[in-house]
Amino acid sequence: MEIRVLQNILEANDQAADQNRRRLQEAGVAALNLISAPGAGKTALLERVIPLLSTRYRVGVLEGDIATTRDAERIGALGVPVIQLLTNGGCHLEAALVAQGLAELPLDGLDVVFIENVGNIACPAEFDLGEAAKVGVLSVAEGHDKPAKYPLLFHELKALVLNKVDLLDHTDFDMDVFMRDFRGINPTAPLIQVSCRTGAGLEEFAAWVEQAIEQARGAAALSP
Ligand SMILES: Nc1nc2c(ncn2[C@@H]2O[C@H](COP(=O)(O)OP(=O)(O)O)[C@@H](O)[C@H]2O)c(=O)[nH]1
Ligand SMILES: [Mg+2]
Repeated sequence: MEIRVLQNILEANDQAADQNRRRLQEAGVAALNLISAPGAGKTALLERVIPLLSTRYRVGVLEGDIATTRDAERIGALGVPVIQLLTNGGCHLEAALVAQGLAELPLDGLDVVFIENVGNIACPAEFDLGEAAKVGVLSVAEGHDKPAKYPLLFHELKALVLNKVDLLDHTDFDMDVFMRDFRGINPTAPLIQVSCRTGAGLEEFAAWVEQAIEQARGAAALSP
């Protein structure tokens, strides 16, 4: 008899994440895991970028929160399928909960699923959800020292959205220190400067998402 032994939470999570990854690959869907501190602008970014994408692509959203369905209501107003994932106190999403959310979405009819993680830039970086990419969102109001203080996220992410650049003149955010620290941790991930208030940079972020969608389609076409 084969005895299955799960070493720890992370190993069990990795198994569920692999299943999510296979399910997403079969469906040819790009899943993008948005990670930021509370208030950096994840939901605002989705509210802005989904209308830019939804003329050509079919978008779904999983909204992770500790409590309330408020973000899911904001996204639902855009007319795209959205499922709320409540962690009931948990500070990050885990792959098993994401699997339940994916099962509720019309996955075979979608091109991209955004997963808005729980607001936190430490724990969510440790958990693979089976996503194509982790996308970090940092707002200038949080300070330029965050890459140095939370290196795991800034190392893991495949793109970093620097939001609220409309507030740059009102903060002491030091772009040189930020760039030096960020590039020391992650030399290659694109840095996309945006303002969800003015709309600056959102086309550039939409173009990056389109690339991720095309990659997921290409991978699905190649798989047996
Ligand atoms: N000035 C400014 N405020 C923003 C911007 N993006 C989001 N906000 C505000 O920041 C707050 C938090 O945004 P939200 O999208 O809920 O953040 P989340 O917790 O990461 O989902 C809201 O009051 C937004 O209106 C921006 O680019 N500039
Ligand atoms: Mg939100």
